[in-house]
Amino acid sequence: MAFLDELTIKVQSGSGGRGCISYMKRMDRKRVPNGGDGGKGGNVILRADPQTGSLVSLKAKRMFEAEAGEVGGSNKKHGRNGNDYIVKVPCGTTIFNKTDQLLIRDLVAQNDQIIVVKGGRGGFGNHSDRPEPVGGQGQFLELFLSFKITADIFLIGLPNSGKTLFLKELTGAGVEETDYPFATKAPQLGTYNADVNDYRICELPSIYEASCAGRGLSTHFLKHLERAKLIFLFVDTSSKFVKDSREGYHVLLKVLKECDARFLNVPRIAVVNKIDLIKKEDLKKLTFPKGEKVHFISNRTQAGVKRLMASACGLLDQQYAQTS
Ligand SMILES: Nc1nc2c(ncn2[C@@H]2O[C@H](COP(=O)(O)OP(=O)(O)OP(=O)(O)O)[C@@H](O)[C@H]2O)c(=O)[nH]1
Ligand SMILES: [Mg+2]
Repeated sequence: MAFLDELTIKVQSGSGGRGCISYMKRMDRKRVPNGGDGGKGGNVILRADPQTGSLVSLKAKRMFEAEAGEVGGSNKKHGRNGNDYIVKVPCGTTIFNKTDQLLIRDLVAQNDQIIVVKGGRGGFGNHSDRPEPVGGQGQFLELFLSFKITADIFLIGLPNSGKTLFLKELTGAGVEETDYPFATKAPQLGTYNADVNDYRICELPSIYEASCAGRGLSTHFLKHLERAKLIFLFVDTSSKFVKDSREGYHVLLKVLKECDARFLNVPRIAVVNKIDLIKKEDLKKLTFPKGEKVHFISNRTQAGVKRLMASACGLLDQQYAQTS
């Protein structure tokens, strides 16, 4: 499915409807003002919607206008208020004013919302003490939206290391592994149903040594790690991109660091995949820095996968317990 994580949109709220100037003639022939007020203009609201996967659904439209209020009528008839326009954005969208680059709001939780432009007030009809028939103007704003995925586990790794197959096996997500590298071009998500909780897992496009030199799309997507609770660093035992899994692991750390050193503070597990393709004695020779959490797995035989996920869920549950 198409994916978009940055977009500029324009929003325009509705103007207030005109107040009415009208009179009724009484029996004594005296004219009494009875013009009703105009309706209020609609607001444009941005709302975080869990069903919206990325900003791609907003791309075709880009201009979002709320309704104007209707004019007031005689007999003190109040004009109808303009409807609000609700723009659904994915949970994890940050809204900036495009003109001054200032942050407006971060919409993270489901149904978080903000009125980005307010509708104009309705004009006053002449039944009131202060007739002012012209309604308030609607407001216009250009917004820059930046979406960062919220997921529990992010899979980042070398090309062809088995991230997509891992995601598919674990979550049943409708994704397909391929026997060539860099097939995953955009983030892919799935939900892992563990015994007690559900965890969202997100695969990011592969990275490799040259990623930092601006080759490939992948470093653009690393910004999504800002909301990561746990990172799996995926390497495999038969990579053409590095000498061995240990070197692969260092390459991944280097790319992460060069992209944003703060990503090194996110809890992580090194995952060495495709152990079905390597002899046990060669596997034992692979040493990793002390203190680093390392799991050896095979998507093919499912060896080590349960143990890895038990350890991951333990780390995540600890984090949730600390924040609740
Ligand atoms: N033998 C073996 N092959 C595996 C294993 N896991 C994945 N593969 C194969 O490795 C190839 C790459 O798998 P993917 O899941 O597409 O790898 P990826 O990391 O998502 O790759 P890109 O996103 O395309 O860079 C596919 O042909 C898989 O069938 C494993 O544990 N053992
Ligand atoms: Mg993939």
